Amino acid sequence: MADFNNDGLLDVLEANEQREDDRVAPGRLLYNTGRRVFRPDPSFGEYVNVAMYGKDQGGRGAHAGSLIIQRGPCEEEKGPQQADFCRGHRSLSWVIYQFVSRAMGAVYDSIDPIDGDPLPARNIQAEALNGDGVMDFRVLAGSIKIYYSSPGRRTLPPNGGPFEEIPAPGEGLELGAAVLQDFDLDGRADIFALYRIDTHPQSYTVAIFSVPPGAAAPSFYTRLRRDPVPSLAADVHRNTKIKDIAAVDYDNDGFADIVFVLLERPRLFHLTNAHPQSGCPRPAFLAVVLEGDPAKQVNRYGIGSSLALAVDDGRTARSPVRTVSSYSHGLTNRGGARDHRIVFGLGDGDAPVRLSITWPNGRVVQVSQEVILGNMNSMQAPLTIKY
Ligand SMILES: [Ca+2]
Ligand SMILES: [Ca+2]
Ligand SMILES: [Ca+2]
Repeated sequence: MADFNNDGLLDVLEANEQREDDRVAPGRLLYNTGRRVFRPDPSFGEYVNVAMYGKDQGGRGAHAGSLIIQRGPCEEEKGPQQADFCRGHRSLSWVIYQFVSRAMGAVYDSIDPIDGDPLPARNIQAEALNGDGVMDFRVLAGSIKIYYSSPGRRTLPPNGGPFEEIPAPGEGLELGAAVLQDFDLDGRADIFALYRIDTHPQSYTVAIFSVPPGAAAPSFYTRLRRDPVPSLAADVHRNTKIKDIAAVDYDNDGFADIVFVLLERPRLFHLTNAHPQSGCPRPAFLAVVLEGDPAKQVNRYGIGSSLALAVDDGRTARSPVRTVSSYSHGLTNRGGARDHRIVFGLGDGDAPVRLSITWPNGRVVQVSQEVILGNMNSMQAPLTIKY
Protein backbone atom coordinates (compact mmCIF):
# COMPACT_ATOMS: atom_id res chain seq x y z
CA MET A 1 0.00 0.00 0.00
CA ALA A 2 1.33 3.43 -0.94
CA ASP A 3 0.08 6.65 -2.49
CA PHE A 4 1.08 5.82 -6.04
CA ASN A 5 -0.62 8.81 -7.68
CA ASN A 6 0.47 11.41 -5.09
CA ASP A 7 -2.99 12.68 -4.16
CA GLY A 8 -2.59 12.04 -0.42
CA LEU A 9 -4.84 8.96 -0.38
CA LEU A 10 -3.28 5.54 0.07
CA ASP A 11 -3.79 3.21 -2.86
CA VAL A 12 -3.60 -0.57 -3.05
CA LEU A 13 -1.40 -2.90 -5.06
CA GLU A 14 -3.13 -6.22 -5.57
CA ALA A 15 -0.39 -8.87 -5.79
CA ASN A 16 -2.00 -11.71 -7.73
CA GLU A 17 -0.30 -14.88 -8.87
CA GLN A 18 -1.22 -16.61 -12.15
CA ARG A 19 -4.39 -18.68 -12.11
CA GLU A 20 -4.34 -22.39 -12.96
CA ASP A 21 -6.79 -21.94 -15.87
CA ASP A 22 -6.68 -19.70 -18.96
CA ARG A 23 -8.30 -16.70 -17.33
CA VAL A 24 -5.89 -13.78 -17.14
CA ALA A 25 -6.41 -12.02 -13.81
CA PRO A 26 -3.25 -10.10 -13.01
CA GLY A 27 -2.70 -7.96 -9.93
CA ARG A 28 -4.16 -4.48 -10.20
CA LEU A 29 -3.32 -1.02 -8.96
CA LEU A 30 -6.38 0.35 -7.20
CA TYR A 31 -6.57 4.09 -6.66
CA ASN A 32 -8.35 5.31 -3.57
CA THR A 33 -11.02 7.83 -4.52
CA GLY A 34 -11.64 8.73 -0.86
CA ARG A 35 -15.30 7.72 -1.16
CA ARG A 36 -14.79 4.04 -0.24
CA VAL A 37 -14.35 3.29 -3.92
CA PHE A 38 -11.10 2.04 -5.44
CA ARG A 39 -10.61 2.64 -9.14
CA PRO A 40 -8.32 0.21 -11.03
CA ASP A 41 -5.56 1.62 -13.23
CA PRO A 42 -6.55 0.46 -16.74
CA SER A 43 -2.95 0.31 -17.95
CA PHE A 44 -1.58 -1.80 -15.09
CA GLY A 45 -1.69 -5.59 -14.77
CA GLU A 46 1.09 -7.76 -13.34
CA TYR A 47 1.61 -11.11 -11.69
CA VAL A 48 3.71 -10.15 -8.68
CA ASN A 49 6.47 -12.17 -7.07
CA VAL A 50 7.93 -9.36 -4.94
CA ALA A 51 7.15 -5.67 -4.93
CA MET A 52 8.57 -2.67 -3.17
CA TYR A 53 7.77 1.04 -3.18
CA GLY A 54 11.06 2.87 -3.05
CA LYS A 55 13.69 4.77 -4.88
CA ASP A 56 15.48 2.84 -7.59
CA GLN A 57 17.85 5.63 -8.47
CA GLY A 58 18.49 9.21 -7.49
CA GLY A 59 20.45 11.37 -5.17
CA ARG A 60 21.04 11.45 -1.48
CA GLY A 61 17.90 11.52 0.62
CA ALA A 62 15.61 11.26 -2.39
CA HIS A 63 12.06 10.37 -1.51
CA ALA A 64 10.40 7.29 -2.98
CA GLY A 65 8.39 7.29 -6.16
CA SER A 66 9.00 3.97 -7.86
CA LEU A 67 7.06 0.75 -7.69
CA ILE A 68 9.65 -1.98 -8.20
CA ILE A 69 8.29 -5.42 -9.11
CA GLN A 70 9.80 -8.77 -9.87
CA ARG A 71 7.09 -10.50 -11.89
CA GLY A 72 5.76 -13.82 -10.71
CA PRO A 73 5.68 -17.06 -12.71
CA CYS A 74 3.77 -16.75 -15.99
CA GLU A 75 3.30 -20.04 -17.85
CA GLU A 76 2.19 -19.86 -21.47
CA GLU A 77 1.05 -23.53 -21.44
CA LYS A 78 -2.06 -22.66 -19.45
CA GLY A 79 -3.93 -21.50 -22.54
CA PRO A 80 -3.93 -19.01 -25.42
CA GLN A 81 -4.91 -15.99 -23.33
CA GLN A 82 -2.29 -16.68 -20.71
CA ALA A 83 0.26 -17.28 -23.47
CA ASP A 84 -0.55 -13.91 -24.98
CA PHE A 85 -0.22 -12.13 -21.63
CA CYS A 86 2.95 -13.97 -20.63
CA ARG A 87 4.83 -12.93 -23.76
CA GLY A 88 4.82 -9.36 -22.47
CA HIS A 89 5.15 -10.29 -18.78
CA ARG A 90 7.76 -12.99 -18.63
CA SER A 91 8.31 -15.03 -15.49
CA LEU A 92 10.73 -13.38 -13.05
CA SER A 93 11.46 -10.34 -15.21
CA TRP A 94 11.60 -6.96 -13.49
CA VAL A 95 9.55 -3.85 -14.13
CA ILE A 96 9.59 -0.40 -12.52
CA TYR A 97 6.58 1.89 -12.58
CA GLN A 98 6.37 5.59 -11.84
CA PHE A 99 3.41 7.93 -11.83
CA VAL A 100 4.21 10.53 -14.46
CA SER A 101 1.80 13.06 -15.97
CA ARG A 102 -1.39 11.58 -14.55
CA ALA A 103 -0.73 7.93 -15.36
CA MET A 104 1.28 5.02 -14.04
CA GLY A 105 3.79 3.91 -16.61
CA ALA A 106 6.65 1.45 -16.85
CA VAL A 107 9.90 3.40 -16.86
CA TYR A 108 11.99 0.24 -16.97
CA ASP A 109 11.27 -3.29 -18.11
CA SER A 110 13.92 -5.99 -18.19
CA ILE A 111 11.61 -7.89 -20.62
CA ASP A 112 13.39 -11.16 -19.78
CA PRO A 113 14.69 -12.38 -16.43
CA ILE A 114 18.02 -10.84 -15.51
CA ASP A 115 20.94 -12.97 -16.74
CA GLY A 116 22.64 -14.99 -14.07
CA ASP A 117 19.90 -14.36 -11.56
CA PRO A 118 17.02 -16.59 -12.64
CA LEU A 119 15.89 -17.32 -9.11
CA PRO A 120 12.72 -15.77 -7.77
CA ALA A 121 13.53 -13.17 -5.14
CA ARG A 122 12.05 -14.22 -1.82
CA ASN A 123 12.15 -10.74 -0.44
CA ILE A 124 13.67 -7.36 -0.98
CA GLN A 125 14.60 -4.52 1.31
CA ALA A 126 16.12 -1.09 0.80
CA GLU A 127 18.39 0.77 3.21
CA ALA A 128 21.20 3.27 2.74
CA LEU A 129 24.10 1.02 3.71
CA ASN A 130 27.39 2.37 2.47
CA GLY A 131 27.26 5.94 3.71
CA ASP A 132 26.44 7.79 0.48
CA GLY A 133 22.79 8.28 1.47
CA VAL A 134 21.53 6.59 -1.70
CA MET A 135 19.39 3.51 -1.21
CA ASP A 136 21.06 0.14 -1.47
CA PHE A 137 19.14 -3.10 -1.75
CA ARG A 138 19.19 -6.46 -0.06
CA VAL A 139 17.65 -9.24 -2.10
CA LEU A 140 17.11 -12.79 -0.91
CA ALA A 141 17.33 -15.11 -3.92
CA GLY A 142 19.10 -18.35 -3.08
CA SER A 143 21.55 -16.39 -0.95
CA ILE A 144 21.76 -12.95 0.62
CA LYS A 145 22.80 -10.44 -2.00
CA ILE A 146 23.54 -6.78 -1.42
CA TYR A 147 23.44 -4.30 -4.28
CA TYR A 148 25.23 -1.09 -3.46
CA SER A 149 24.02 1.97 -5.26
CA SER A 150 26.11 4.04 -7.59
CA PRO A 151 24.84 7.59 -7.80
CA GLY A 152 23.13 8.26 -11.10
CA ARG A 153 22.86 4.60 -12.02
CA ARG A 154 19.90 2.32 -11.66
CA THR A 155 20.73 -0.11 -8.85
CA LEU A 156 17.66 -2.27 -9.12
CA PRO A 157 16.86 -4.58 -10.79
CA PRO A 158 20.13 -6.28 -10.05
CA ASN A 159 21.62 -6.40 -13.51
CA GLY A 160 25.27 -6.41 -12.59
CA GLY A 161 27.37 -3.75 -10.90
CA PRO A 162 29.03 -4.03 -7.53
CA PHE A 163 27.41 -6.31 -5.05
CA GLU A 164 28.20 -8.38 -2.04
CA GLU A 165 27.04 -11.93 -1.53
CA ILE A 166 26.94 -13.20 2.02
CA PRO A 167 27.94 -16.84 2.39
CA ALA A 168 26.27 -19.32 4.74
CA PRO A 169 28.15 -19.54 8.03
CA GLY A 170 29.11 -23.19 7.52
CA GLU A 171 28.61 -26.31 5.40
CA GLY A 172 25.21 -27.92 4.90
CA LEU A 173 23.13 -24.88 5.80
CA GLU A 174 20.12 -23.87 3.76
CA LEU A 175 19.12 -20.21 3.93
CA GLY A 176 15.59 -19.82 5.22
CA ALA A 177 15.10 -16.12 5.67
CA ALA A 178 16.99 -12.93 6.39
CA VAL A 179 16.18 -9.42 7.47
CA LEU A 180 18.20 -6.22 7.53
CA GLN A 181 17.93 -3.98 10.56
CA ASP A 182 20.17 -2.21 13.07
CA PHE A 183 19.69 -4.87 15.74
CA ASP A 184 22.27 -3.52 18.19
CA LEU A 185 21.39 0.16 17.60
CA ASP A 186 24.96 1.17 16.79
CA GLY A 187 23.82 3.06 13.67
CA ARG A 188 24.84 0.40 11.15
CA ALA A 189 22.38 -2.09 9.65
CA ASP A 190 22.98 -5.72 10.57
CA ILE A 191 21.66 -8.85 8.87
CA PHE A 192 19.84 -11.51 10.85
CA ALA A 193 19.65 -14.78 8.90
CA LEU A 194 18.06 -18.09 9.72
CA TYR A 195 19.45 -21.32 8.23
CA ARG A 196 18.16 -24.87 8.31
CA ILE A 197 20.74 -27.56 9.02
CA ASP A 198 20.51 -30.09 6.14
CA THR A 199 21.47 -33.10 8.23
CA HIS A 200 19.00 -32.24 10.97
CA PRO A 201 15.97 -30.76 9.19
CA GLN A 202 14.31 -29.77 12.42
CA SER A 203 17.30 -27.77 13.57
CA TYR A 204 17.97 -24.19 12.75
CA THR A 205 20.86 -21.90 13.29
CA VAL A 206 20.91 -18.14 13.36
CA ALA A 207 23.72 -15.98 12.10
CA ILE A 208 24.14 -12.26 12.55
CA PHE A 209 26.30 -10.33 10.11
CA SER A 210 27.50 -6.85 10.91
CA VAL A 211 29.64 -4.13 9.43
CA PRO A 212 32.81 -3.64 11.44
CA PRO A 213 33.49 -0.02 12.47
CA GLY A 214 35.60 1.83 9.95
CA ALA A 215 34.90 -0.52 7.03
CA ALA A 216 35.24 1.68 3.97
CA ALA A 217 34.37 -0.47 0.95
CA PRO A 218 32.52 -3.71 0.16
CA SER A 219 32.61 -6.41 1.16
CA PHE A 220 31.28 -4.95 4.38
CA TYR A 221 29.59 -7.77 6.17
CA THR A 222 31.35 -10.20 8.48
CA ARG A 223 29.75 -12.80 10.67
CA LEU A 224 29.44 -11.70 14.22
CA ARG A 225 27.71 -14.64 15.78
CA ARG A 226 26.22 -18.04 15.09
CA ASP A 227 23.80 -19.65 17.49
CA PRO A 228 21.58 -22.70 17.43
CA VAL A 229 17.89 -22.03 17.95
CA PRO A 230 17.06 -24.77 20.45
CA SER A 231 13.52 -23.67 21.17
CA LEU A 232 12.47 -24.54 17.61
CA ALA A 233 13.64 -28.15 17.48
CA ALA A 234 10.66 -29.67 19.27
CA ASP A 235 8.09 -27.54 17.53
CA VAL A 236 9.04 -27.44 13.88
CA HIS A 237 7.60 -29.97 11.47
CA ARG A 238 10.09 -32.08 9.56
CA ASN A 239 11.28 -30.58 6.25
CA THR A 240 9.19 -27.50 6.65
CA LYS A 241 10.27 -24.34 4.88
CA ILE A 242 10.53 -20.86 6.27
CA LYS A 243 8.21 -18.57 4.42
CA ASP A 244 8.95 -15.15 5.75
CA ILE A 245 10.53 -13.14 8.49
CA ALA A 246 9.84 -9.78 10.07
CA ALA A 247 11.66 -7.57 12.51
CA VAL A 248 9.40 -5.43 14.68
CA ASP A 249 10.00 -4.19 18.22
CA TYR A 250 7.10 -5.92 19.92
CA ASP A 251 8.10 -5.23 23.51
CA ASN A 252 9.05 -1.59 22.96
CA ASP A 253 12.58 -1.76 24.34
CA GLY A 254 14.10 -0.28 21.16
CA PHE A 255 15.63 -3.56 19.98
CA ALA A 256 13.94 -5.22 17.03
CA ASP A 257 12.44 -8.66 17.72
CA ILE A 258 12.13 -11.42 15.14
CA VAL A 259 9.08 -13.28 13.95
CA PHE A 260 9.09 -15.88 11.23
CA VAL A 261 6.48 -17.94 9.49
CA LEU A 262 6.76 -21.55 8.39
CA LEU A 263 5.24 -23.01 5.26
CA GLU A 264 3.14 -25.93 6.43
CA ARG A 265 1.61 -24.66 9.59
CA PRO A 266 2.09 -20.94 9.78
CA ARG A 267 3.64 -20.25 13.14
CA LEU A 268 5.15 -17.29 14.78
CA PHE A 269 8.28 -17.41 16.84
CA HIS A 270 9.31 -14.54 18.92
CA LEU A 271 13.00 -14.22 19.61
CA THR A 272 13.22 -11.32 21.97
CA ASN A 273 16.13 -8.98 21.50
CA ALA A 274 18.10 -11.19 19.16
CA HIS A 275 20.79 -8.59 18.83
CA PRO A 276 24.53 -9.14 18.89
CA GLN A 277 26.66 -8.22 21.85
CA SER A 278 27.80 -4.76 20.94
CA GLY A 279 29.59 -4.03 24.16
CA CYS A 280 27.08 -1.28 24.57
CA PRO A 281 24.29 -2.47 26.85
CA ARG A 282 22.05 0.57 26.63
CA PRO A 283 22.58 2.28 23.30
CA ALA A 284 20.67 5.49 22.67
CA PHE A 285 18.13 5.64 19.86
CA LEU A 286 15.64 7.92 18.23
CA ALA A 287 12.28 6.54 17.06
CA VAL A 288 10.37 8.71 14.59
CA VAL A 289 6.81 8.48 13.30
CA LEU A 290 5.57 10.63 10.43
CA GLU A 291 1.98 11.80 10.11
CA GLY A 292 1.00 13.13 6.73
CA ASP A 293 -2.06 15.20 5.92
CA PRO A 294 -4.28 13.77 3.16
CA ALA A 295 -5.97 17.17 2.83
CA LYS A 296 -2.58 18.49 1.67
CA GLN A 297 -1.90 15.56 -0.68
CA VAL A 298 0.49 13.85 1.73
CA ASN A 299 -0.55 10.34 2.75
CA ARG A 300 -1.33 9.68 6.38
CA TYR A 301 1.75 7.58 7.16
CA GLY A 302 4.26 9.55 5.12
CA ILE A 303 5.01 6.49 2.96
CA GLY A 304 7.59 7.53 0.41
CA SER A 305 9.33 9.98 2.75
CA SER A 306 13.04 10.04 3.42
CA LEU A 307 14.65 10.92 6.77
CA ALA A 308 18.27 11.92 7.36
CA LEU A 309 19.59 12.30 10.90
CA ALA A 310 22.80 14.28 11.24
CA VAL A 311 24.88 12.83 14.08
CA ASP A 312 28.24 13.70 15.56
CA ASP A 313 30.37 11.53 17.83
CA GLY A 314 32.81 14.30 18.63
CA ARG A 315 35.29 13.27 15.94
CA THR A 316 33.28 12.70 12.78
CA ALA A 317 29.88 13.76 11.53
CA ARG A 318 27.60 11.32 9.73
CA SER A 319 24.09 11.45 8.39
CA PRO A 320 22.33 8.09 8.23
CA VAL A 321 19.29 7.98 5.97
CA ARG A 322 16.08 5.97 6.29
CA THR A 323 12.99 5.79 4.11
CA VAL A 324 9.38 5.07 4.93
CA SER A 325 8.58 2.34 2.43
CA SER A 326 5.49 0.93 4.09
CA TYR A 327 3.37 1.27 7.17
CA SER A 328 3.31 -2.33 8.33
CA HIS A 329 3.38 -4.45 5.18
CA GLY A 330 4.46 -4.24 1.61
CA LEU A 331 8.07 -5.29 1.78
CA THR A 332 8.14 -8.89 0.64
CA ASN A 333 6.10 -11.53 -1.10
CA ARG A 334 4.68 -13.26 1.97
CA GLY A 335 3.85 -10.63 4.50
CA GLY A 336 6.98 -9.10 5.93
CA ALA A 337 5.59 -6.83 8.57
CA ARG A 338 7.73 -3.86 9.34
CA ASP A 339 7.74 -1.53 12.30
CA HIS A 340 6.02 1.74 11.43
CA ARG A 341 8.42 3.53 13.75
CA ILE A 342 11.66 4.54 12.03
CA VAL A 343 14.52 3.88 14.44
CA PHE A 344 17.93 5.49 14.33
CA GLY A 345 20.45 3.63 16.50
CA LEU A 346 22.96 5.97 18.13
CA GLY A 347 25.22 3.55 20.02
CA ASP A 348 26.81 5.16 23.04
CA GLY A 349 28.68 7.99 21.36
CA ASP A 350 26.58 9.57 18.62
CA ALA A 351 24.83 12.81 19.45
CA PRO A 352 21.94 13.80 17.18
CA VAL A 353 22.36 17.24 15.62
CA ARG A 354 19.42 17.70 13.25
CA LEU A 355 16.75 15.66 11.49
CA SER A 356 15.82 16.40 7.87
CA ILE A 357 12.59 15.00 6.50
CA THR A 358 11.79 14.94 2.81
CA TRP A 359 8.04 14.36 2.46
CA PRO A 360 6.66 12.42 -0.53
CA ASN A 361 5.87 15.68 -2.34
CA GLY A 362 9.48 16.82 -2.04
CA ARG A 363 8.98 19.35 0.76
CA VAL A 364 11.90 19.33 3.20
CA VAL A 365 11.57 20.21 6.88
CA GLN A 366 14.21 20.32 9.60
CA VAL A 367 13.76 19.22 13.19
CA SER A 368 16.03 20.92 15.69
CA GLN A 369 18.38 19.25 18.15
CA GLU A 370 16.35 20.58 21.06
CA VAL A 371 13.20 18.84 19.84
CA ILE A 372 15.10 15.61 19.11
CA LEU A 373 16.72 15.51 22.56
CA GLY A 374 13.32 15.85 24.19
CA ASN A 375 12.07 12.72 22.40
CA MET A 376 14.89 10.19 22.68
CA ASN A 377 14.94 6.52 23.71
CA SER A 378 11.22 5.84 23.66
CA MET A 379 9.38 3.46 21.37
CA GLN A 380 6.09 4.14 23.12
CA ALA A 381 6.36 7.90 22.75
CA PRO A 382 8.31 8.32 19.52
CA LEU A 383 9.15 11.70 18.02
CA THR A 384 6.03 12.35 15.97
CA ILE A 385 6.34 14.80 13.11
CA LYS A 386 3.17 16.10 11.52
CA TYR A 387 3.18 17.44 7.98
CA1 LIG B 1 -3.51 7.88 -4.08
CA1 LIG C 1 24.23 -2.51 13.96
CA1 LIG D 1 12.35 -5.57 21.45
